[in-house]
Amino acid sequence: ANLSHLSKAHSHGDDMPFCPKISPFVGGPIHVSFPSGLTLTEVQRKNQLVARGGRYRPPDCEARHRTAIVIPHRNREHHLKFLLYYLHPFLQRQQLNYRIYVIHQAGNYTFNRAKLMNVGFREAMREEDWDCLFFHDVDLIPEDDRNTYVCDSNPKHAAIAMDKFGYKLPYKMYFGGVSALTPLHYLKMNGFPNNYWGWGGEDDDIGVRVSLAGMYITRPSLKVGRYKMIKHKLDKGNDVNPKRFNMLAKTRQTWKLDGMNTVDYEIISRQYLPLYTNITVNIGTEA
Ligand code: UDH
Repeated sequence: ANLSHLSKAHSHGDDMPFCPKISPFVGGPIHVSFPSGLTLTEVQRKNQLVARGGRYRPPDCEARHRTAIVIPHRNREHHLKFLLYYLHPFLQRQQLNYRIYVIHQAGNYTFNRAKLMNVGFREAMREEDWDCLFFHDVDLIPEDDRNTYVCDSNPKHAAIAMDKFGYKLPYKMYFGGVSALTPLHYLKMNGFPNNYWGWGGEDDDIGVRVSLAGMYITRPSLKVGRYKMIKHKLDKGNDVNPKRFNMLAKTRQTWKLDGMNTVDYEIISRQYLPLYTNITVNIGTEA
């Protein structure tokens, strides 16, 4: 029997050369602004090469990296539109094989960013053998092409220079906004915590998990790891979590007991939209 279609399913065109180590399309700084008239239809029109589900492969060469972008989301369609507008062309200039996953928390219960990331990890890995996952806030736009969306030998904190913090790291252990881990890194630290409901603390917990699991945080340079944040107020349903400091003090005792090994949820729908895969999930409520 002719089984050639099986390998084709994995790598389109076995005859294609690998993409160059450094993409010829990568420039430097990107000018980021938020045009008020932009519509999602317009973003779609500009991204004709993106396949259903927000999937892309370089047309002329075999990508060296397979990256899944995981975006925790609720009620931020306006931000998502701008992120897609900038992120698709950015990832394409880097010649990546990638897909964008939006993990949408169902219902009105308190938001839980870290648990949504655990859902995103499991659901993305179920679909494809990604070699890197970017955990990406919806309101952060990268401002330099050289901030490559590939993983390092250790967990990488990519959003190190945000405009809202004066383009500096706010504190040494900061691990929020955008981070990149391989599946191995992610499982080694038992993923992210599931029990941080509301705003704050979970990103620091994740940073502590990295070191408790015997890894360390890598970072791009301040010049390259620049991001613009779309301005907003604290969301409804995401009040500041008053327990975050107490919980953080116990990460050493809790990280092996809570994380990827305990995450439970119910998928409500999976939609392969033109620019992203939307996974709507019921993640339950606080115990
Ligand atoms: N998110 C949502 N919906 C929500 C809450 C959070 O999609 O209702 C996601 C989104 O991807 C966001 C991320 O979770 O980027 C982090 O949440 P956040 O943007 O609220 O957190 P951040 O620390 O901003 O970036 C806090 C803004 C508070 C402004 C207070 C003014 N001083």
